Amino acid sequence: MKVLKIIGLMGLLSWVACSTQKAADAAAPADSVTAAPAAVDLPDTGPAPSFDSARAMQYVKEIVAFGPRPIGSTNHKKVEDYILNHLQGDLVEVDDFIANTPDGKFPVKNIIAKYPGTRDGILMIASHYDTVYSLRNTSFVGANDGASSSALLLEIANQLRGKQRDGYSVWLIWDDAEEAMRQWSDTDSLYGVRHLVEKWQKDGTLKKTKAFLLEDMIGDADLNIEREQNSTPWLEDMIYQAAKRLGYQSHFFGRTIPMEDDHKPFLMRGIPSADLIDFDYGYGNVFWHTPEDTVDKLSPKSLEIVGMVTLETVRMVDKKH
Ligand code: 1BN
Ligand code: ZN
Repeated sequence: MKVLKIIGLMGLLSWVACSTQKAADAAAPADSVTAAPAAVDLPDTGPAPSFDSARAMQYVKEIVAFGPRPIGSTNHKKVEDYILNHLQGDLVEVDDFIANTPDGKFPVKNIIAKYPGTRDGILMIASHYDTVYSLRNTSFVGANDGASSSALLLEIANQLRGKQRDGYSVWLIWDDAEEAMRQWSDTDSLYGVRHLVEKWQKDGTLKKTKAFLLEDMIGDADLNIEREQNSTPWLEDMIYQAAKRLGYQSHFFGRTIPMEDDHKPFLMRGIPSADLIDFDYGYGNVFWHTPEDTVDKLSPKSLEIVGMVTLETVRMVDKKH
């Protein structure tokens, strides 16, 4: 385990790229969104959330521009560095290990950014950033599957950074090796989060974890977040309440389906968990795990809806008990 403030040599090396990014960030406030203060019934837990959807969309494009990012690849390493570069100055834990897979041993790297709060407890928000290994020699870039949610977390980091949280600590997790190498099974999938729950069970982190929110495939322009059948009912209800408060409920819970995803190992250890996923990507989900999963199918508005609902849910969990 490495816990570090990301500064020093890496910061120096990435300075040029980063300052270019910062300039782009600074130039894009027009699409910033702030929740309406008076018209909706918001909990009184500090300032209303905001989310810069244009900046989030720019992150999606930049992640996708690296190309396919299966574990073990050069592109994967570039995306690791890209995420870490955006977290400079934040409290970051890197959890890296070697995974044993049906295709051999691969380095896996989970990246966790921690934003301390005043309440004792942790709220986790996660996204995987790898793409499907078996599609490594195609043009599959997972714009929706992996890039959209990872970009969403980068923008949430921007919103949390430098602010005193009047609530639980928030941990943002870019987890790795979610995808199966050959055929999805308990042992061939979720390599990154399975490693995290083992570690966090042993060191007491899980005991302190109040909720785990997973984001997956949240960028589809035609946004329909599922009610995921295995997720914790009170947390799902809270997400729907948050969506209603913001006027976004028409994009939530039109159908209920079971999904195996990164929230499963947390659920199995008794952590209240929810999977925010839209598993209807193109008619009949035809774009899922195909080279058709590209940026043109996505919308900044969808990122904003899920980002705002996530931040609102965080405020509601802060207030619980
Ligand atoms: C979601 C996106 N998943 C993989 N990429 C999880 C999943 C697991 C989806 C099994 C379908 C079946
Ligand atoms: Zn996938």
